[in-house]
Amino acid sequence: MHSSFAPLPLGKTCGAVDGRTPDAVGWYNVGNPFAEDRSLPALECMLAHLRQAVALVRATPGRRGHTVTLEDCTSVLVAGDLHGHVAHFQTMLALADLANNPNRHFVLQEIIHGRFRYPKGGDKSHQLVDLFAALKGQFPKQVHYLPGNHEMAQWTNRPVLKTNENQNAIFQEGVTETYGPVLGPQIYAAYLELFQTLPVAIRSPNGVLICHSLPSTRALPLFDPARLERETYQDKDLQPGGSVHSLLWGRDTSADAATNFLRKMGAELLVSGHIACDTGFAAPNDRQLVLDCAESPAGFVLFPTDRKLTHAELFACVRTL
Ligand SMILES: [Mn+2]
Repeated sequence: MHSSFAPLPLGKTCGAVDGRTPDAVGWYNVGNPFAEDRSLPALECMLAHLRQAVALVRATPGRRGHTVTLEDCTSVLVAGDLHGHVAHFQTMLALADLANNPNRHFVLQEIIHGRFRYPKGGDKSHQLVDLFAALKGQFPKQVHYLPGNHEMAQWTNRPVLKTNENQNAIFQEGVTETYGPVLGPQIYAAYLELFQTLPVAIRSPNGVLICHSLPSTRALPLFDPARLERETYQDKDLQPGGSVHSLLWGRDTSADAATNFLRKMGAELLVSGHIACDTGFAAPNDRQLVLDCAESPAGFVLFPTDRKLTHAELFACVRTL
């Protein structure tokens, strides 16, 4: 698949500047990133792609602060949490067939902090951020990246501790391992800017809300949807109990939590991630679908958005890899 990758031209003619972008499928050879071209000019091009991606995220049609209402949309493919799984990303990208389905949207969520490591121990999951940046350049209106609590932990510099590993530090090590001590910090800064620019809630035209998680019943009274529609967060939004924090960290999948959250958001059904699922997906209540793409089987959903769906109809659109 990677043979379609063509090195980008140098300097000011870099793809991000003249409108050309790398082929997002070919950009990485799974298990051997940058096998085609690890030259400094190729790596420097990624910085331009990342900065372009930040601008394109801000310019996404239907964006209102940190929310997006999908426009020119008749179907959506939503991936579960990817956590660095490049192969699942590539398979879903091929299935989405965005070039031949210009009214289809593709939503990725929680793509960083994975178990795939470079030889020196750094986390490879930044590769998926690079792939998103390339893909956003190719399909700026159709591709969306929903951050999870892991992205928020990275850009707010509050560690997520799993098995005594500091995932924030290992992520940053992976960036340095790939991009080196000079370019690495610039790439890393671009990642953090991207993470805090990304929308945290995406609405389909038929009343399906896509977000990483939902506030618990206890946190819901304090949750204010208007906080999400602001272009700049306040620190309290990001603290425990704040609207963004409770949206990305909540683990209450009760029917009451989903129903009351959806009422507050003015939506009918919820597609989320955040909860690990052995089968790749779960329906914890009659309003919600949870997807997980971090392992196999990996759950994703491709659903029509040009008509109302019942929970059962949405559930029937789930597929696994
Ligand atoms: Mn999560």
